[in-house]
Amino acid sequence: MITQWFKPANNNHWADWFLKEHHRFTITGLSRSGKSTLFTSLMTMLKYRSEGGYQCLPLLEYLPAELVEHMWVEPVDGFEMFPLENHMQALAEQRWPSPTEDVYGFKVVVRLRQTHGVKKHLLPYTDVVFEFIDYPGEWLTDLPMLTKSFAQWSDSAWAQQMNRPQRDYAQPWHDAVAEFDFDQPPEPDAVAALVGQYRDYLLNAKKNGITLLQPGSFLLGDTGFDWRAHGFTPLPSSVSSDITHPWTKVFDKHYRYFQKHWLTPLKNKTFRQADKQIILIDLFEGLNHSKQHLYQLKETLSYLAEVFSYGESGWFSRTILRQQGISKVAFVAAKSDLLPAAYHDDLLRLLKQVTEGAVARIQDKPVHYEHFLVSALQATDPGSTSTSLRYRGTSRQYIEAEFEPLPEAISAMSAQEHFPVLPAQVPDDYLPRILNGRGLDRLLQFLLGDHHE
Ligand SMILES: Nc1nc2c(ncn2[C@@H]2O[C@H](COP(=O)(O)OP(=O)(O)OP(=O)(O)O)[C@@H](O)[C@H]2O)c(=O)[nH]1
Ligand SMILES: [Mg+2]
Repeated sequence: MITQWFKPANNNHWADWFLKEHHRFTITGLSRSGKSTLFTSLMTMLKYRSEGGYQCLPLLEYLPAELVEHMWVEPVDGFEMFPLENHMQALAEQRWPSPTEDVYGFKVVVRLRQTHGVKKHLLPYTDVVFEFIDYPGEWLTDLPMLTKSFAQWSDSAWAQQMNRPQRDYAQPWHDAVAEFDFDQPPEPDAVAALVGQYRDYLLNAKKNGITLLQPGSFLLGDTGFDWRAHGFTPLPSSVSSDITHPWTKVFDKHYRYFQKHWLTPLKNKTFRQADKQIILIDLFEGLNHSKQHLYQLKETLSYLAEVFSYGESGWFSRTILRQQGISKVAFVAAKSDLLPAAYHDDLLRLLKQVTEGAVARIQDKPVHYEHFLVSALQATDPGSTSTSLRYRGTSRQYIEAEFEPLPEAISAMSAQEHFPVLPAQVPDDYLPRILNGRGLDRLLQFLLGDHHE
C-alpha cells in the first residue's frame, strides 16, 4: 500500500492528499455556451438532494447514498466563491445568469462513511473532492495564442477574417486598416485608435455568432487584461513581416506582455490541468445564423483541442507530481430543451459533426469520450405535437412553436438556411425544473465511472 513506503509524517500536505480523492473537472465552454447555468443547476441539485438525505444524488452510481456521511460545498483555494445566490436570485427574477466577467470556483466535498474497522483506524475519513471553475468564455479562445509569436498570430488572425462568415463583419475594420497611416509613430493615442477599431470588429462579430474572437480577453471590462495599456491588433502582412517596423515592434512587445502577464498565469490558474473535461457547445447560435457559422464553430473546437493535453499519465506523475492528462472527455450540446425530443437524435448527429475535428485530435490517445445532450434548466414544455414546444416568450406569454427537422448534415444546409433559436425565458417554476433534471446524472456518471481497466 502507498502509505507504507511514503511517510506522510510532518507533512499534512501529503497526508491530506492520500486521504482525499480528487476529481478536477474542467468545463471548456465558449462564451454563452451555458457554463454558469450548468454550475448553478448542479450546485442547486446537490444542495437540495443532500438536504433530502442524498437520495438521487447525481453521483449515485459512483457513490451510493448509504456510504455518504456528509457533503458540503466550499470555495477552491485562490478563487472567489461561485456566486450561486446571485444566479438563483436572477432566476427568481426570471432572468438568466449574467455573463461571467471573472473567475470563480467551488468544490463539492463528499465525506464517506468508513465501513471497515481497520480502515477506519488507519484513515479516519475519506473525502472525495470535486472541483469546478467558472470563467468568462472569452478567455478560453485566447489560450492557443500562447504557442504563437505575434507575427504568426497576426497572419492567422488576418487570414481568418478573410473567410466567411468573419469577412461579413470585418469590412469596417479592414477599411480602417486600409486608411490607417502606419508611417505615423505608434504613440499611445494612435495605438488606442487602432485597438478601438479592432475591438469594434470583435464586438460586432461576437454579436453575430462568431466564436473565434482573439483576443477575447479584450472584450471584457476591468476584470481582465488591461488592453488599454497593452493592446495590439493583427497587422497587414506588409507591416508585420518587417520586424523593424515601429508598429510591429510595439505590438510584438504588447503581445509578449499579454502572453507573459496574462495568458501564462491564466493557463496555470484557471485552466490548470484537470482529469475530466466537459466540452460544452451551443449549437443553436450557429444554427440560428448559417452553415458557415457551424463550420466556423467546428474549426474553433478543433483549434481548442490542441491546447489541452490528453491521455492518462502513469501513477507516479499522477499521484506524486500531481500531473495528469485528461482521460475523459464529454462533448455536450447544451440547451437541448430548445428542440423537441423528436429531433434530439438530429441534434446529436450535428454535435458529432461539429466535434469531428476535435475528436480526431484525441482519437489515438488513451482518452474515453462520449457525446451528450444536456439542458441545465428545462425552459420548455412539450407542445401539442411531437415536433412542437411551448415556452415563455420575451413578454412572458406562453407560446407554442412548431419545428422543422434539422439538416442531415451541415453540408446539406443551403447557404441562406437558418433555424431561428427559441427566445425561451426563465420559467416561473425554475426550481423544480432544476431539481427534476436528469441529463446531468448520466454525464457525471460517465465522467466518474471507472474506465481504467
Ligand atoms: N433553454 C435553455 N437556455 C439555456 C440553458 N443554459 C443556458 N441557456 C441560455 O444560454 C445563455 C448563456 O448561458 P450562461 O450559463 O450564462 O453561459 P456561460 O457559458 O456562462 O457564458 P459566459 O459567462 O459569457 O462565458 C443564458 O443566458 C440562457 O439564455 C438551458 O439549459 N436551457
Ligand atoms: Mg458564465
